[in-house]
Amino acid sequence: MHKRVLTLDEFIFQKQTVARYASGELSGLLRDIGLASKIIHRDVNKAGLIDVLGDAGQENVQGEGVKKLDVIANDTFINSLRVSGQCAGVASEELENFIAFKGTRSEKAKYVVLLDPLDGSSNIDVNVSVGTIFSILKRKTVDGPCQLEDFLQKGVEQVASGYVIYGSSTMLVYTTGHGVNGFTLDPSIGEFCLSHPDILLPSDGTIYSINHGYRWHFSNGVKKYIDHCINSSGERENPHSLRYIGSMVADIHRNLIKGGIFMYPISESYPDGKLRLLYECNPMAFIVEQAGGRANDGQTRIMEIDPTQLHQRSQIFMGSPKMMDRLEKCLQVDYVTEKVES
Ligand code: P6P
Repeated sequence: MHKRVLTLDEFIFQKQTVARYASGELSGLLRDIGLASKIIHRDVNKAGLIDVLGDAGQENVQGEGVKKLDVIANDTFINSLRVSGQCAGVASEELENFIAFKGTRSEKAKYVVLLDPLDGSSNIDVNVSVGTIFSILKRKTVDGPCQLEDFLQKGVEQVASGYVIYGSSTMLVYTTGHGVNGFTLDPSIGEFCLSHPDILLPSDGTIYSINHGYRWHFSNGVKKYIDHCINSSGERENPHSLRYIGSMVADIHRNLIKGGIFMYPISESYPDGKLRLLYECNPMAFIVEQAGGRANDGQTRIMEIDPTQLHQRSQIFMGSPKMMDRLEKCLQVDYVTEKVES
């Protein structure tokens, strides 16, 4: 007897009926994101065949080469959100400024969306998993075109966040602050189906994710923690494994399921960290915290950082709480030294 699958739309509707004051706008927004994700799934899965590989020859606001699929993903999500009627505007990694949607419905909409439409896109040409990251905020302004202040809000203000991972299967994982649930796309019926209900991050783990190539630029505290992970491989009871895909969504998703810690520290190349606070760190931090983990920049909880710029970056450490405990102990050497010097 086949168990009845629960589709994303049905799940959202079920949750909406029990959530107090749920008026359906957020549900509509989540459905629109799910739709855009299915379109990107189609394009990512045949990237090698429809001439979307390689660089679009443009540069995004970060000065990074933009791959064609980046542009397609960005346009797809923006078009889906523009017609949604539940979204007042969008900020995207691919756009210098946010877009305020025009029109009565959009200008009355309650929410704004921040997006990394295709994170890890440098991996597309080598067929490694990539992802979409989204963060949903309730706008602070009322009526009329949304403003920059609607986007510059702390991560704790998020009403929902999530990611889509285009990997061996396409999964959408999201939270509205009541736990984390994962849905796997069944291409034969074109539906995201609940496959990972109530995801909980293992409290401890042996996987650490970091780009070792920047080791010499890391702080003494980060180096101390890396040495702890490497030395533990010599001890029988707790050997650690380095797993680093170079695609944040894929690295975090693996750690969410198996337990682990993800680190992108500051370095000479990235003195403020590489990952963007508003549409990479905050949404992933919301997911990790809702799954029982922790996310900080070494000192401050990621979701408490008060943003001042749309594309600002942050150092980030996130993962299993017991691994974060050990990391934070190692990082103390950085702050004690600072105190002595200042
Ligand atoms: P590095 C991809 O470009 C990305 O923004 C994240 O997805 C990923 O975690 C990170 O950068 C990888 O950066 O410097 O290790 O290649």
